[in-house]
Amino acid sequence: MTLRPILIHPDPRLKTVCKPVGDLTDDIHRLAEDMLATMYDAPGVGLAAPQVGVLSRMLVMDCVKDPEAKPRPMVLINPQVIWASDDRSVYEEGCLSIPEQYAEVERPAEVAVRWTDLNGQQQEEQFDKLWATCVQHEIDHLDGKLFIDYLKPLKRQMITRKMVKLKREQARETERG
Ligand code: K2U
Ligand code: ZN
Repeated sequence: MTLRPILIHPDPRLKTVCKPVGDLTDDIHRLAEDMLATMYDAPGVGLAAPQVGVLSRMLVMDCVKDPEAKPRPMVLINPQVIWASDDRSVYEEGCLSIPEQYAEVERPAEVAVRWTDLNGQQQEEQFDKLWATCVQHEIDHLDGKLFIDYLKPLKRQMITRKMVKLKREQARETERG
């Protein structure tokens, strides 16, 4: 497997509506493996394909946070939210594509999601707590939506300006070698 570089906002690929995954080719299996490795390495509890520059509808997540518990790596292909609770929950979200920035986002507390797994089997599951927040955050990525899009314009612009500065500094470092 290969760790893939994570795109940093602002980047047009992070604002793109991704295309459904077709055949489950070797490339798709390799991408899923690389995305899980990249997620664990970050570390994060979720990662969407556009974050590693692949504009396809696939995400990975593992919201098991207890280091003693058994991890639960999940690969969701062409995921769809088929039900969302009226109850909503607020979570302080972050994003691997918007490093070191956190803000409260309100979302449905529970969602039911339907997807295809790596074996081509259709799956359906109801998520709550961090799993619910994460899967909604990742599906937003597949629709070119970032958690900062839920914030007030001033706050969003402040975060975007910080990321532009960060990318400029990173580019300078790369040039300096
Ligand atoms: O999509 C991503 O950038 C991965 C996020 C997913 C996520 C964001 C907010 C809330 C839940 C999941 C990374 O996991 S960011 C790191 C992180 C880790 C634990 C809890 C919140 C954020
Ligand atoms: Zn994110």
